[in-house]
Amino acid sequence: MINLKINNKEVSVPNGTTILEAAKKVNIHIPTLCHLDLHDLGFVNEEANCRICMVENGKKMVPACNTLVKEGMDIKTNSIKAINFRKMNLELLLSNHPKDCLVCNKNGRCELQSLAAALNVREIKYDGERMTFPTDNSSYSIIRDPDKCILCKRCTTMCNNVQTVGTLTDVGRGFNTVVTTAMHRPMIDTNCTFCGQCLAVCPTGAISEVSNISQVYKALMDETKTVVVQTAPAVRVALGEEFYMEEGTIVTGKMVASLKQMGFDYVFDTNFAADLTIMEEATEFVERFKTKKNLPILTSCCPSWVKFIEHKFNNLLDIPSTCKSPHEMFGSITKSYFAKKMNLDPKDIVVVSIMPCVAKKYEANRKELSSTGYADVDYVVTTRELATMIKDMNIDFKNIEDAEFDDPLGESTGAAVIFGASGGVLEATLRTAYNMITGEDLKNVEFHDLEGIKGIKEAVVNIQGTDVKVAAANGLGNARKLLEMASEDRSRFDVIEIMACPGGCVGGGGQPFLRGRSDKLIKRMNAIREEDRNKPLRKSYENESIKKLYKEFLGEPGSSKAHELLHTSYIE
Ligand code: HC0
Ligand code: SF4
Repeated sequence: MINLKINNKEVSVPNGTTILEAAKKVNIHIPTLCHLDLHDLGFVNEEANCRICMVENGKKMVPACNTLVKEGMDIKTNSIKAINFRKMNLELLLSNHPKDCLVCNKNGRCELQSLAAALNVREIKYDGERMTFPTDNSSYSIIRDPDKCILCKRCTTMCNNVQTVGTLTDVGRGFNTVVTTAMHRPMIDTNCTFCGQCLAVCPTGAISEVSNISQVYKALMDETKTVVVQTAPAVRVALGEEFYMEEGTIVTGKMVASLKQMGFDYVFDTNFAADLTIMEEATEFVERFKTKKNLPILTSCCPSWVKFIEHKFNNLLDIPSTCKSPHEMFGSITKSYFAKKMNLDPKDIVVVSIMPCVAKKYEANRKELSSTGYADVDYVVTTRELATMIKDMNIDFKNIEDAEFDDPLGESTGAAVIFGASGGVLEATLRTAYNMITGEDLKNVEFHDLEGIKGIKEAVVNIQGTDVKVAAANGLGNARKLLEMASEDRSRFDVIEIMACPGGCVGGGGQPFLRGRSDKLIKRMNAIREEDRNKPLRKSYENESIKKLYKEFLGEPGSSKAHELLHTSYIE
C-alpha cells in the first residue's frame, strides 16, 4: 500500500492508483474534463490533455487523472494556486471555442458549459486566433463540428480501442490538431458504423446526432398523413432519467400517454415486432440447426453491427440471420397489414421510431428496407430527442397518467422487452426455438449466464439431449473477438447475438448520457429484466396478436410473404 496525504487527509491506496482515484476514495472532488472512466464497459480515457484536474504536488503542478500516487506525497487539490491553474486552463480552452452555447445542440447537456459554471468563469481572458474546420453533416446519424472539439480524445479512444472500428483519428500537431476521418472523408463515405458511442462520450457539441424532430412535427401537422409511432424496448427504462427520475424507473405508461398527447394517431410498440422477429429468426435457426448449414446464425437486429460485419468480416455474410430488425419489420407490417386493415394508402402513413440508437437513423435510410415500395420507417427519433419533444410540448411527464399502447401492434411478451439488454435476443430466441424443436413449453425461461454487462457471454443449452452452444457480445471490440473465434472454428457456436453498444441497446448512442456512471446502465438492464418478469406471457409464440397476424396475413413463419416483408440481404 502507498501512504500519502491529500488536503492533509491521510490516504492509503494500492500501488498503481492515480491521485484522482485516491482523492475519490476520501470523498475529495477534483474537477475533470477529458478524463472519463467507464472501466466496467472497457472504456477509460487517460489522455490527460485538458489539464483541468491539475493539483499541487509539492512545488509542481501535476494532472491528477494520470499521475500515480507515490509514498509520502503531499497533494493539495484546492489551494489558490491549483484553483487558478485550472481556471486558466479552462479559459484557454474556451478561447478556442465558439461562444454559441445558447443555440448549441448540447446546451444544458454540455460538460464544458457545466465546468465553466462550476469553476465560476466570468470572462474569457484570452482572445487569440481560432481554428475553424468544416462541419460534417453528410450522414443520416451523426454530425461532427470540429470547431467545438476540445481534443479530449474520448471519441478516438472509444472508436479505436473499444469499438475497434478506427474511423476517427487526430491529425496535425499543436494548435493545428483536429480529430477527423482518414483523408478527411465525409462520415457517410467511411467505415463508421454509426454506433454513436463517440457522441455518447463527447463532452461538448463536437459530435451529436442528426435531429429528426422537425420532420416529425411537420408530419404531425399534416392532416393528410396517418402518423404511427413505435417505441423500442430500451427507451422505456431510460427516458425517466431525462426528467430526473430514479435510474431504471420503468416509464412505459407515461411515455405512451405523452406520445398520445403529442398527437400521434397510433402509439404502438416495437416489442410487438420483436416477438415477430423471434418467430422468423427462431424458424430460421431451427432449420439451419437441423441441417447443420450456415451456422452459427448471427442475430441481425443491430444496424451498427450489420455495417461492421459488412465492412470487416464480409467473408461471413452467409451466416447473419436474414431477418430485418424489429423496427423495420414493424414498418413494413404497418404499411401492408395495418394499412389494409384500416383501409389506408401506405403512401399516407408516416412511421416514426423512437429508438435508443442513432444507427437506426442510418438503417431507416437503407434503400433495400422498403418492402412496400415506401421506406419501412420514415423517421427515427432518439430517447434524448423524445425528451426534448416532451419538454417542447410542456407535458408534465412525471405526473401524466399512464396510458396503454394501441391495438393490434401494441401487444408483446416478456421475450420482446429483453431485446433491449445484451443477451436478450438470444434468450428470447431460445425460448421459442425450444418450443419449435420439442413441441413443449420451456419451464425455466431465464438464462442467467446471458445476463449482465460482461463483454462476451457464453452458455450451453440442452434441448432434448442436444447441446446448443450460444454466445453474446456487446460492444464491437468484443464482437470482433467473438467473430474471430467463430471464423477459426465454425462449429464452436450455434447462435451468436451481437449488439454494438455497451450493455446492448440500453447503452445506445441515443440514450441519456452516462457521464461515467456505468451503474446507470446496470439499473436500466435490471429494469428490462423486471419488465420481462412482470409480463403474463414471456414467450413470443404466445402473443395473440402475432398469432392473428400469421393467420390473417402472413401464413406460416418463414412463408414467402414473410420473406417478402420481413427479411433482407446484405451488401458485400
Ligand atoms: Fe434495440 Fe431492437 S432491441 S435494436 O437494441 O432487435 O435501438 O431497445 O428497438 O429494431 O426490438 C435499439 C432497443 C430496438 C430493433 C427491437 C432489436
Ligand atoms: Fe466510431 Fe461508432 Fe463514432 Fe462511427 S459512430 S466514429 S464507428 S465510435
